[in-house]
Amino acid sequence: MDLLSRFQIAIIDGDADRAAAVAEEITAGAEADPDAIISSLSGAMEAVGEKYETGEYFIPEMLRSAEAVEKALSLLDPYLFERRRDISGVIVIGTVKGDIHNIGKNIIVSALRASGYKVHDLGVNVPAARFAATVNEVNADLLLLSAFTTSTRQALIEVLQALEDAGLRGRVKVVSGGAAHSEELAREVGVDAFASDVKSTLAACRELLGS
Ligand code: B12
Repeated sequence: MDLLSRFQIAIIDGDADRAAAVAEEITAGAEADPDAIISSLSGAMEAVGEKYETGEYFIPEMLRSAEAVEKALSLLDPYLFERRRDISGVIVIGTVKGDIHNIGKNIIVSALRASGYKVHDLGVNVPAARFAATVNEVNADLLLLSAFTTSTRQALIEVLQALEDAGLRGRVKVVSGGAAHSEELAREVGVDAFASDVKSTLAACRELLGS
């Protein structure tokens, strides 16, 4: 079985030690393609989500798979994204209130930092007021909102309202993304752009910053 298939199975099984061992093998090999690694990791979490939907997995199993991803990602991180220093911009990012999913967000944070952006990661379950306060404090160019469950619609609206109330909406562009989040939802709540993966996120940031 090839390395990436073994990687996926270790994640689906929620075996962090095995996922880390395969990650080490991947970094040792010359053929590690970053896009293939990320899509195999996403595919594995997709399968975990399906097992949850069909009642085969419950929260503890999802959490074990998430831990396996986190351990593997900490080893893979230096190999995943091209290091660039020619892009500049200040970005605030976080997962909105009521939502604690962070794997996808953390991948985006790594990709942005590797690209040269200064990133302030506020973590998960972030209240609207904290996003607005940090945007103001660090004079952010972009605010990236991670939203995974569909029930985060209201939380997204609250962040945009908090920016508006603080007089910041005109000076910061907002991008949203995350599993179970859609272009339609993004348009409905009024963010400036929606992105569904690393590539489209980096493209949206470059476009909005004109860089
Ligand atoms: C792992 C997981 C969990 C873990 C999270 C652990 C962690 N540390 O993150 C735990 C167990 C905690 C969890 C809890 C719950 N979960 Co959950 N979870 C998942 C699962 C299986 C994988 C998500 C993941 O990490 N994917 C891998 C990453 C790499 O992919 P990604 O997140 O899509 O990220 C990519 C893009 O979206 C994008 N991106 C991500 N973030 C951002 C941010 C920005 C700004 C941008 C631009 C782009 C971007 O780039 C990333 C890289 O390509 C998904 C299933 C799925 N198919 O996604 C369900 C899923 C998201 N969960 C779901 C649900 C329902 C829940 C719970 C409500 C379950 C419950 N009954 O309690 C709770 C919610 C808790 C809460 N308040 O948030 C549903 C959401 C359904 C919906 N439409 O609302 C899903 C879709 C599962 C399902 N099919 O039912 N979950």
